[in-house]
Amino acid sequence: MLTFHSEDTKQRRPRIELDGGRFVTPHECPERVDMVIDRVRKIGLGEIRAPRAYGLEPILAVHDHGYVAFLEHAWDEWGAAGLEGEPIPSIWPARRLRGDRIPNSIEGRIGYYALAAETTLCARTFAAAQVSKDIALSALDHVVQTGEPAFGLCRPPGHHAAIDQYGGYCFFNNAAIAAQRALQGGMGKVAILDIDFHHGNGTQDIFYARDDVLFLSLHGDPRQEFPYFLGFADETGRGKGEGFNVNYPLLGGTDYAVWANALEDALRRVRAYRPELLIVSLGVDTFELDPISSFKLKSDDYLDCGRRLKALGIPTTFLLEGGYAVEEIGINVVNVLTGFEG
Ligand code: SP5
Ligand code: ZN
Repeated sequence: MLTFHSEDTKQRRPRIELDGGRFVTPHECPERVDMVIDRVRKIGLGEIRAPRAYGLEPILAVHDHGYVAFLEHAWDEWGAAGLEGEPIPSIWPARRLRGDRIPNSIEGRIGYYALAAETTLCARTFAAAQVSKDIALSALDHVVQTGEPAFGLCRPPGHHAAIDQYGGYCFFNNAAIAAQRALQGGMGKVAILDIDFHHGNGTQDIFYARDDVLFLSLHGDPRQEFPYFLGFADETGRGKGEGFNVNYPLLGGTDYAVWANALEDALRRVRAYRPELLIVSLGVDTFELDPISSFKLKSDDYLDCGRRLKALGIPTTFLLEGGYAVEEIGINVVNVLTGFEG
């Protein structure tokens, strides 16, 4: 299987993450990419290619224009305002405040466009997020052109990024941007299967009222886990999109037997939908040793997961999302891909 990779994703190097009332070294770190690409090389998964540049247009096909412009300039504006350190939102348009006014102040706009506080902005975030999207689109194009699978080693991840919000370590929704391009290229139906530990709130948001993208997500129950305010089983789509959004909230402690049951139900629904393309939002923060998650998957389980995905027989693009057990992230991600290769 081809891997699309660029060292430029490592340009985003945040120094702090707010976690449990403390500043910690960010879980979503550049070393994640090194561990995955080392493993791809070590086991000889296949050729490693650089992405091509697609510019902003495919981003603007799913994200709000003002949001993209905000991200492009936020770091410089923060510095120009004489502020030091990495921007963290300090206020949001929460319930009982107005959400229909965009402040002029950079501090206010950070609150307007952020959905969580753990994700700081820092120098080169916009550049890295663009490269991440280029990796996703390069992998997508390869799959569309050849029918062969491909893996996009995306970083930063994308599935928490909504139409006009960043957070959960995500800025541009790589899976959504790829799905939209596939549809604009002439495909009729695309399925996105999100197996990251966290609910793919951003992807759900983008396609919630549409029937040309089936979105399915297996994740920690939002009563207990980030992003807390979306990802419940009763979110099934709106209008034309009714029935095309499927959530599988699972309790903390979920092991592979339980998780694979939910996966099989999701795969049945994918089959019934008959998509021309499958995009897998591939997070391995379901791993038993993940530092911020609570499922109990083991490294060998990812091989079996890959085999089950392969059994669908649908052209498949894998895009990296989360996974923070850095020592094992390469093994776990590449196990899904080798399981798929058979
Ligand atoms: C792409 C992705 O996986 N994003 C995840 C973002 C999760 N951010 C908030 C995590 C809060 C975890 N708190 C756990 C406390 C243990 N130190
Ligand atoms: Zn995650």
